[in-house]
Amino acid sequence: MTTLLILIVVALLAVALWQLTKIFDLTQVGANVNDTQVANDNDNKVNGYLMFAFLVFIYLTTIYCVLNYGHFPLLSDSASEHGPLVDNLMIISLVLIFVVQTITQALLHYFAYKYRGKEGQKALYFADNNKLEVIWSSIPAVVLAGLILYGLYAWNNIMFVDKEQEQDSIVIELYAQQFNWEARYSGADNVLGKANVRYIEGVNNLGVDLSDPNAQDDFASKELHIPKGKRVIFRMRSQDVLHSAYMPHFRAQMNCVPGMVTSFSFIPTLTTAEMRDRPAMIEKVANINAIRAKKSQELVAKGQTALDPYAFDYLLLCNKICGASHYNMQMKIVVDTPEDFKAWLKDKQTIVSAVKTSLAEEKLKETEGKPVKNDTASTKVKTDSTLVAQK
Ligand SMILES: [Cu+2]
Repeated sequence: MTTLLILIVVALLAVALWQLTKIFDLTQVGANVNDTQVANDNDNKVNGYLMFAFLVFIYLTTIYCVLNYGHFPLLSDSASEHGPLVDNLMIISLVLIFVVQTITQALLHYFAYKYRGKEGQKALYFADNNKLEVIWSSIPAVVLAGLILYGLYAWNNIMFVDKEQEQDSIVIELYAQQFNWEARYSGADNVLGKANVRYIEGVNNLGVDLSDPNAQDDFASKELHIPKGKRVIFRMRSQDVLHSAYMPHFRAQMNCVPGMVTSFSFIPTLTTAEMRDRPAMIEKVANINAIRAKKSQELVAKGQTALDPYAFDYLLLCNKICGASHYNMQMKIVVDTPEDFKAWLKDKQTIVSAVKTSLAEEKLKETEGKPVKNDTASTKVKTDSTLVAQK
């Protein structure tokens, strides 16, 4: 494939070079130009018709693409309450662009044909026409202003969370680092404890201020569970570089910036199980598994292990190129029913308790005179950082 592409590029370059030398010849004053090299009326007519042929070609290609690839699964399966708003904005923009391009392409090709070169015909010098200019400036201005206003309306709707909504929501932190995600739940008080990269030590890899009273019930998870039908407010932080928390099915994306906390919130509307049961999803998963099964056969024939069948899961992805393993920076999202979510929340070990356990284990090992297992500077915690500060 690459060889073919290289060959095509080389051939096109050769043609371009040949044409350039021809143009160079034609521009030489008094050069002995062969008459057959100059376009006559017939040539211009053929080129005019070819313009029409090209118009038909692009229209047919467009129709073919819309019929075959026009099912935009990402525009019809949003799983958050604000999802349809984002999708509508996208669809309106697409339709507008489609209509405008269809009309302008036709005009462009028609005029190229109509005003093709003719023997003895001179081009008309046309300085300006205020009326025309007002029309072609004001129409795009009005349409674009409408689109921008609708976009601002959508943005305000999605980003503005009032006090009442805030009280009836769950606060979860998304912590980004090269190259993985971790979620921190705010526990029963629904308030995240303070955190700072300076507090990162040993098992406290999120840098939680363990002395903060609000941090006492915070717990961390490598899998993001959220309940259906309830507003989730995400607070994003980054440990190292710029990342971007991207949850495509929920039409949500927000940058994670080192040194500051950013925020995004949404209400999930479909549980993972409900999404898996949608006909479009069943079809999609079946397609993927058919391809995987075929690939597995080839692998097994080569004596390698077969691929596991694919099952749909929501994902949190990183949408900023943040380093070598950026492509694999993802976390599974599970949307539970409220009951399942409640059950999942039970018996989670808090970060404070995990740090205490780790400290106790280390102390025990030291008193037994055994070398500490992970003998790195970061795991050696000298002072007890878990003493809760007085309010
Ligand atoms: Cu990243």
